[in-house]
Amino acid sequence: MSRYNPADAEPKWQAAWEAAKAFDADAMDARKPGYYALEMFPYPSGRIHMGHVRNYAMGDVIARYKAASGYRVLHPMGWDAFGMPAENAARDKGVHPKGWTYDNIAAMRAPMKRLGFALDWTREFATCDVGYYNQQQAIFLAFMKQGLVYRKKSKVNWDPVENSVLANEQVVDGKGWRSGATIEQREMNQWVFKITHYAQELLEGLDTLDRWPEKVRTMQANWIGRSEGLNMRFEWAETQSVDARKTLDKMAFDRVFKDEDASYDGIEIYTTRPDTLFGASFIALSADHPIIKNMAKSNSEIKNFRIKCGQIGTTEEAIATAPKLGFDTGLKVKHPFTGKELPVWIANFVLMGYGTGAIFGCPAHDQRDLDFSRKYGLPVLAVVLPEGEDAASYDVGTEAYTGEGTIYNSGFLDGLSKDEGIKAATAKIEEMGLGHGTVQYRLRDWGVSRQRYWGCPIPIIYCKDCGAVPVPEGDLPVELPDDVSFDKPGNPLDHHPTWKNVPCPTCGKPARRETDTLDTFADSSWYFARFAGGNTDDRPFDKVEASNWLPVDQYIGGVEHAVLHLLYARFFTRGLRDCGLLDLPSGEPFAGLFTQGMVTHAVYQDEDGAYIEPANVDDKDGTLLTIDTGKTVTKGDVIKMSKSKKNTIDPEDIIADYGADVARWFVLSDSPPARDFEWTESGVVGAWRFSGKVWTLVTGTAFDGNPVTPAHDATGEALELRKVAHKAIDNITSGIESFRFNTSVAQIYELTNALTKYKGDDAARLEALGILIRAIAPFMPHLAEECWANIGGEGLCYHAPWPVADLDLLTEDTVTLPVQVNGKRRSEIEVAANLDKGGVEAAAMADERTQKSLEGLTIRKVIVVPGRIINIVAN
Ligand code: ANZ
Ligand code: ZN
Repeated sequence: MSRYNPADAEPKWQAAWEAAKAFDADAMDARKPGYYALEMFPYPSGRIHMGHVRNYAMGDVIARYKAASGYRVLHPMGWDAFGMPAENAARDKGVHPKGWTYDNIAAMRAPMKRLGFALDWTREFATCDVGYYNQQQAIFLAFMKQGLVYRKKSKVNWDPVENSVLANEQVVDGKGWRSGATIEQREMNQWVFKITHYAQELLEGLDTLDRWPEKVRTMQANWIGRSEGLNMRFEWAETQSVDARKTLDKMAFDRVFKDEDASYDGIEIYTTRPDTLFGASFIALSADHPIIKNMAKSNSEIKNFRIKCGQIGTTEEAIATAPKLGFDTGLKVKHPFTGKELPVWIANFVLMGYGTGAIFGCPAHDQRDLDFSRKYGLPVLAVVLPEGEDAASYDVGTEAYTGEGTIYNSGFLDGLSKDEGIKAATAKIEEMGLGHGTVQYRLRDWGVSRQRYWGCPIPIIYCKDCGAVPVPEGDLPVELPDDVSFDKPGNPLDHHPTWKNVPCPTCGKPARRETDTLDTFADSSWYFARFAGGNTDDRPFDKVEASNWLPVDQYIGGVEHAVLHLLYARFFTRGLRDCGLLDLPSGEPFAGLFTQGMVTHAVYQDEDGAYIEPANVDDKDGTLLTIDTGKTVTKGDVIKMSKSKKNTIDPEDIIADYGADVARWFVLSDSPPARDFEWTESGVVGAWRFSGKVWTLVTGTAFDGNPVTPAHDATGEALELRKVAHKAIDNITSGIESFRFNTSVAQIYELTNALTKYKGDDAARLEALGILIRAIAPFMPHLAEECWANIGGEGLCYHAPWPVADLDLLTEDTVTLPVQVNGKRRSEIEVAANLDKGGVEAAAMADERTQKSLEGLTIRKVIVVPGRIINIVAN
């Protein structure tokens, strides 16, 4: 028997697949139904890591399984190639971002190919290819015509390390998602995608995504954050202090004569709890509210207070956790129902970007308002009484009550429930002409301007006379210049001596290019459509082709993209649809989504606390020592593989030592795909042994026959083997269909064991081996091909049909029979299907629930209807 040598076999079969154009969707039988399998495409960092291997191995199981099941499978691969690291490399190492990126792509493509994924490489592209970003610029212009792009001066999240703007989604706990730097606020002009145009549709669409994880749908729904409430005006009180009166008069003047955007009629607030209006004790405005900005011009205390608020950061998390800060403006408004005067404060927890940037504070029923009121000595009046509390003695203490209850202390609202109160108060405010019910979304438009070189240039030209002029389509692409330098901080495109100087497309006068590039999340928002619709150079993709393939049937990637990429892509497909570029009525790009867990590994440290690579650790009978210096090593937590903790395993080493199949098999074998997976040395050795076991089984005997032919006349042991094999098909298939690959693997082990024990060298064995080989093919495709050839399988195993379970062999050997006592069903028993009448009767009598229902009765007769029922007559 020959040894299986992956180093020979794997390249051989990869060449055979390529020669057969096995994964080229265009070469497949067009009559078959299509299936689009896609994994989130990688960033070309330069090396593949174990997370890639696991992610793409999962997608490959699906792609190969679907191909075997009769589908024409599209399974493409490309590169999400724009982004900061290329510029960092340019700055730190003096290499050009373009060269760095394409070198990295080459360095990653090779091991990806060595892993033998069933990928359609004919469709490969990188988002930094001019052909791709040219079409992205065309999409930008199409979106602009469609009203989905606009320019806006707004407060932005400024990342001082990246020297660039970040979207809200890219700020995590007040820090840049990549740099980790504390984010500052700045006012800048930027281009914005109008994602809020689809807020409601994006929210409703989530309900149709029944093959998405619940968790991701919930995160998106929360991100979109729909809330129903009331926009209402508090009018100025008649009595104001002298100062306040001056302020109001000045604002009125500015508004009329300077066209300033400062409200004068009163203060417009947004609330979701109009039922608590009688509990209002103050009004709070955002420090960025137009009224406050206006007041700051002539009031240095307010000016200073605004600066203090600005230091907290712009993110909601930062604002929610910061200590409450307030400033009493001296202005007063009057309560719409009671006429009582309420003071107007500035509060650091009120955001300008949400609602109207102003609230009424009801401390008894909102925690922020309560903390604020306790700090500044504002009154607290409860107006919602929790059930079981006594109105005379109820006190909120330090915890605001936000639940249901009965409204009290509230005039015409007294006695109503919370919901009734909301309705009644809203109706009253509307009747008074002070406001109207509205819907608010937390979702903000997507600011896409980045002060970066290595991105897609925004196709706009600024002219003094004509303003922001779109680059005419015929002048696309706006190509990135190659001759840029990275020796100054900021944007190299801006520093370039000539690139930005162009004539205005409209009037021909000297004008200036936009030097900002698009957020790279735009690049990954439509790549799946480009894969499907081909690398066309006159339009973003072929509309018919892309519309036929989309939506992606199964998308696989990290849950960290739950609100970034996965929301942007859903926006883009809607935009493309409404621009007439894509025929996708639902607007949904991904019908099925699976989010895989991470690959983890134990962390090793030496006595000095230095991290030690696993490859440098030797286990000497339980004592861990470094291989190079013999230092003692301790094993720490098992955490996500990361370079900083040195707990990584290089996939290329594993491929070199064990072959691609073993790496693929191991990363899928141990834990459910949704969970984290721990890489261990013993695990990979186990996977390697298993592959050897399969090979031994196949080569152990000579066969004559076709491995897809059922061994119909098998009896005895052979029949038992057939039952095991067909049961395995059933479970392996459902394991793959439901993303429980580890259970499929367990079934494959079971079938392998049954085959190892089986002595016969007959048709049943050949059939079971044929099943085993086809079942391992999505996991260990090279080994499967080698085995398939060995047992006389026809053509490529890749093209062999997925085994179908024979239902007759799956029928259970036991039956469940109901037990009736005096015509009433009292219990049921499970017995062997071929048990005789006496045995069935005995089993019924031994059944606990049957015995219970017979207590105190005398049995008169027992009727057993074989395979149907047991009837007991007793009195
Ligand atoms: C009065 C009130 C009383 C409120 C009460 C809550 C409880 P969601 O559900 O997120 O829409 N709010 C409104 N605009 C705000 C802003 N720009 N910054 C900070 N807070 C703001 O939350 C709506 C509630 O958040 C609103 O309802 C308002 O406080 C506050 F017992 O109004 B509420
Ligand atoms: Zn012009």
